[in-house]
Amino acid sequence: MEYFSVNAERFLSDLHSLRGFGKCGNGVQRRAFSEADIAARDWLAGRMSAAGLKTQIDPVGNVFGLTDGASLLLGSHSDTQPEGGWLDGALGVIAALEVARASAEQDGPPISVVSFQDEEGKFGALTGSSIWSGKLSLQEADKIISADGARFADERAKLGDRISGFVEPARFTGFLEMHIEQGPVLDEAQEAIGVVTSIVGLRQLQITVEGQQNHAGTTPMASRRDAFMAAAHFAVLLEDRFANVVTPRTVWTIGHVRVEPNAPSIVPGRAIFTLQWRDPDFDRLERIEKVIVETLRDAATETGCTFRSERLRKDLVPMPMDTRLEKACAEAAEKVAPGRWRRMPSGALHDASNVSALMPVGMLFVPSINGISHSFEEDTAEEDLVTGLNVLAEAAMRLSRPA
Ligand code: HGY
Ligand code: MN
Ligand code: MN
Repeated sequence: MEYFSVNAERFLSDLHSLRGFGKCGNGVQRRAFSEADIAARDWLAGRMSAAGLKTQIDPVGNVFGLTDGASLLLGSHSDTQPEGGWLDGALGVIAALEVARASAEQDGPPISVVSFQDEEGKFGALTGSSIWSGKLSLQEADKIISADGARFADERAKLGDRISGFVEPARFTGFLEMHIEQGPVLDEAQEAIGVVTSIVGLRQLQITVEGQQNHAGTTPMASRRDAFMAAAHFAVLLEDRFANVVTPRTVWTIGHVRVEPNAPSIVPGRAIFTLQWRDPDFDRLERIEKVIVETLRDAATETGCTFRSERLRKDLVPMPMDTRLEKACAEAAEKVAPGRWRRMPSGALHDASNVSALMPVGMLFVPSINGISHSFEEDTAEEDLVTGLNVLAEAAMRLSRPA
């Protein structure tokens, strides 16, 4: 039977249960491989098997709930940022579980579920789906050290004997991910659904500035080589240099900064920071990188400090969604929320970027209240969560029909 109906109460109850793993005020702290993350994955595996799905946890912690034979894959990620919202990733995983469960109960189309590991990049970017999609080898990943000094190999070893092999991607006919928008567009427009057209590309460098550690009282300003001030000088130079290469869709962030030795009476000898930039256009990502390299060179000349950069993350190229899946999402949105939806690009990264290397992918957004995400304040109206669930189910049904 093609048609089935989802159970909104059960969906919301599971969503709040998942929120309980690492709950911190209104948000969650469920970093990849943390106790809360692994406990949440065990709980998810339990809910997937209760739904009649065969569960499989792969060597890096991606949790799959599988039907027999070929199936459409729905899902997202259940790890979070260090200070995460309760819906980022979790919404897509629980919505996928409810759609798969309702379909199985009502003899609907075969639907499998996944929660990817470390989408939030403790070890880089979209780590679990990067490994599953073959973009990052397990050997390479095992050597990655996180900003807080953890080794990927040691972290994934915490999964113990839960794990089995990698799931074969060829068993899936496509991948649909529902996610919160994490931006202001739908909320401001009072719309219920975003049908994603493309996902931005991203690049990230870690930049180390070496100056001269010295006494904060006796070192004259003119003879200092202050690594933090040099880094700040670079950041200001960059703002000017970017003026004629970026557009309103380009974003760049210096989000992680370390100053050494980080003491009030010592002129910092070293500053280490991340510089991440995103844009929907590949050529512009390239042009931005050229400006960054030139600005690093000029900042070194002007400050007398050395600037060394290393690529922290595998480049993620801008990724268009599959037209057939996008069309199914658009038709589903029009049926469930007529006139209250739009096609839109994604400024946030998603596992769908990686999965698109393996199969056709599509994405749906629901609004984020005040556009806030990657914050404990992240939230979405319950009515919008349920509308998203119904659109995801409707899109899955449409995709189960022969193309
Ligand atoms: O950074 C991102 O865009 C994603 O939310 N991890
Ligand atoms: Mn996410
Ligand atoms: Mn996120």
